[in-house]
Amino acid sequence: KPAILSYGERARLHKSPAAKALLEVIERKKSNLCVSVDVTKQADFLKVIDVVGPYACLIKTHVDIIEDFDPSLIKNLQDLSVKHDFLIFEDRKFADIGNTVALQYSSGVHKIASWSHITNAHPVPGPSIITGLASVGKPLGRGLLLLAEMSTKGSLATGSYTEEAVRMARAHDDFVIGFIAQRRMEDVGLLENAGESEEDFLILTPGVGLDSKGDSMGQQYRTPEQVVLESGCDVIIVGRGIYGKSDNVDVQAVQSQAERYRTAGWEAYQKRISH
Ligand code: 6AU
Repeated sequence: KPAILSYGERARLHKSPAAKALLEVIERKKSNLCVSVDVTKQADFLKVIDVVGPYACLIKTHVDIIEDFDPSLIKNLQDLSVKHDFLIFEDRKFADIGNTVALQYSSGVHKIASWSHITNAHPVPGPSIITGLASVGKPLGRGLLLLAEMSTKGSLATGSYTEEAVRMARAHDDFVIGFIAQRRMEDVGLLENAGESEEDFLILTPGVGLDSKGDSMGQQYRTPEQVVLESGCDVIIVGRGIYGKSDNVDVQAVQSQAERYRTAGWEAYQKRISH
């Protein structure tokens, strides 16, 4: 089995500007924590990000849930990304034909491609979703994650669907930088030439919680140790485990949870590379 490279070594080898930048931030901040900020008011959104920013390599947004959205929010988000040194991932989960996703990515109220370093897409339409998004994002140096698996109970993204997602990514590795998945794709034997090729897909994993096994709507949680050490994932995505109840942001609590998840994720990684 080949030695597991550090994030820093992978950053030096990576061809994609978005993947390289993410791996560099992870190494620099010693954080493989992506915080998912799923709150609905601008003020709460910015408050949570300002508190968790120092502990995160990546902030994940659902910009379409912000009720009082206006373009100043994007400027403020970008200022925080510079202040705290993190990248931005708009979790848009594109799922339409190439022409439509190109418009959804570039245009509308949110103009996602202009500010989000990373976004994601469902592979369900086939490879044309990648070429559609790449026509907008590649010239800007953006990166795409394909949803190869999901964290929810009863997910249909399994078996041959997951395998096809990996094939699509390999055929478009000039724009696809990795997967939303629950484990490394090599571990399920899907990368026929794993170890021979230079490909290096990042695995970003949601469904992470230290105090809960799930919610009442099908979400399932595993611990950072299970995700990073046992399943070999690269980045833990944590939402409610950190910001708690969105209608009442307790800054002290949010900060200590961010610190706790960042430490747990990094310790799991250190164990993983020392094995
Ligand atoms: O930690 P939570 O459960 O509060 O939030 C998890 C976040 C949510 C979901 O939209 C997202 O992660 N997510 C995704 C992503 C990132 O694409 C895929 C998935 O399978 N499960 C999942 O929860 O913002």
